[in-house]
Amino acid sequence: MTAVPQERKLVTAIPGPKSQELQARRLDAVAGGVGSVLPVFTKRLDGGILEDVDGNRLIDFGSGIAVTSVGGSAEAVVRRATAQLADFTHTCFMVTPYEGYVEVCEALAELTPGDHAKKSALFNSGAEAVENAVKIARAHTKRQAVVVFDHGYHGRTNLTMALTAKNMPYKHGFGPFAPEVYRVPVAYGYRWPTGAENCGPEAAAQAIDQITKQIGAENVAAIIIEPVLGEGGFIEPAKGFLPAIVKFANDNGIVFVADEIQSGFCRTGQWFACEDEGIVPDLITTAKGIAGGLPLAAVTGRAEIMDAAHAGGLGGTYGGNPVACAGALGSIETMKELDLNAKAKEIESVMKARLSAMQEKYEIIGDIRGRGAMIAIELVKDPASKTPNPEAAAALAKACHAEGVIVLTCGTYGNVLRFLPPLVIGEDLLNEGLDVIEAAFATL
Ligand code: PLZ
Repeated sequence: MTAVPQERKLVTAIPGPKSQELQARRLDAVAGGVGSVLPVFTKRLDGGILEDVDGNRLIDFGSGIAVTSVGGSAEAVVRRATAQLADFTHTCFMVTPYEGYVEVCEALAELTPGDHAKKSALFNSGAEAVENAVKIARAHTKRQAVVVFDHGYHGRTNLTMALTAKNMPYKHGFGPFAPEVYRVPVAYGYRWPTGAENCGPEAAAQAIDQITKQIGAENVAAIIIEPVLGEGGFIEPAKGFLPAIVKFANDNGIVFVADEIQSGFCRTGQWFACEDEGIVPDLITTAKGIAGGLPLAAVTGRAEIMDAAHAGGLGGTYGGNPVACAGALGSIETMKELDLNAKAKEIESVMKARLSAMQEKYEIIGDIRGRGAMIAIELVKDPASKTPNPEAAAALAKACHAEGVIVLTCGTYGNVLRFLPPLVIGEDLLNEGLDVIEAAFATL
């Protein structure tokens, strides 16, 4: 394994000539519906640096959308996955099992909130995990309705498109969508009409009122929420909202599902973001950061709920692939060894201090939010109107890309610039990336 030097270095324009050549081939061969934020073709990824095919080295503030938290070629992930590859690539756990799958489920039982008996089932993608959480909750409750929230994101399959709030680009033209999905308000403090202080309890009351009046609590199988809403704009539900929703779910025999696919595995400075308000979900969905870049996802939860599906009712050819499980064990090993929860908190304090200083100078930064290494700024035309400013988000992202810093946008209004650096990024690179962001504001 060759370590990528941890320094930003631009030797061509971004994207460089070799990337442009590959992009031309890609446009002929790859379906147009599959986009790329930045058409820079990757050669190597390690620590906080992505090296492209032209020899440019870019600072990574994206982690492949919150996946490579331990870096893109973490030693323990590579070592364990390579050893597993040499032994066997696949048996199908439903045909003949193997230890890695069991070990990952044991780790999930240990790491997820709550000291009740827990079981897990493994899948390939986040969307697949969310779909299976719904299957399990329906089997357990013998009810059908599923409640999700404004600004929520849960995937691109048919059921998860229905669970996802935003039309463009996720749903447009792809209906009809799965039935028995209901959307209710979320506590979006920055945009709550009566102010952030009142938002938590007021939004919870509205959500609960809609559930009881429009669906009937006794018809609801599951309430699914991201403890920090990711694609929707890194919205942290205002204080008090999540506990009120959890209590309502508990009181009414509804399965409370925390979708921690983006926020989980040290990303927010906790193993899981719901720990910050002491929430113990009935089921928790994980993916992304779990396996250091290998495709793996899980549903973990109360043993009696997880066992509600009949034998043979859950599965899939590749779910819990042995190489992906080895990657997960390597990723978890790295998280523990390097105390990446503490690292995420350090990243938060550096980022928030720097971004707050920028906010003093640039009033289009309406809000700074997020936790750990899941930080975002919401851009507005001016702080009084709070009119979303997606043009600024796009222009800033473009300017950062040109200077060799990979940043992503998100948000229902497309006006949020989000930062998801690998948790192993060095503090120098972190600050250098923030310098580039600051310079982009200055030229805007
Ligand atoms: N739940 C909370 O964040 C994936 C999607 C990017 P999959 N988020 C990134 C895109 O445009 O497709 C996500 C998530 C939460 C579910 C998912 C879905 O996970 O592994 O992409 O299926």
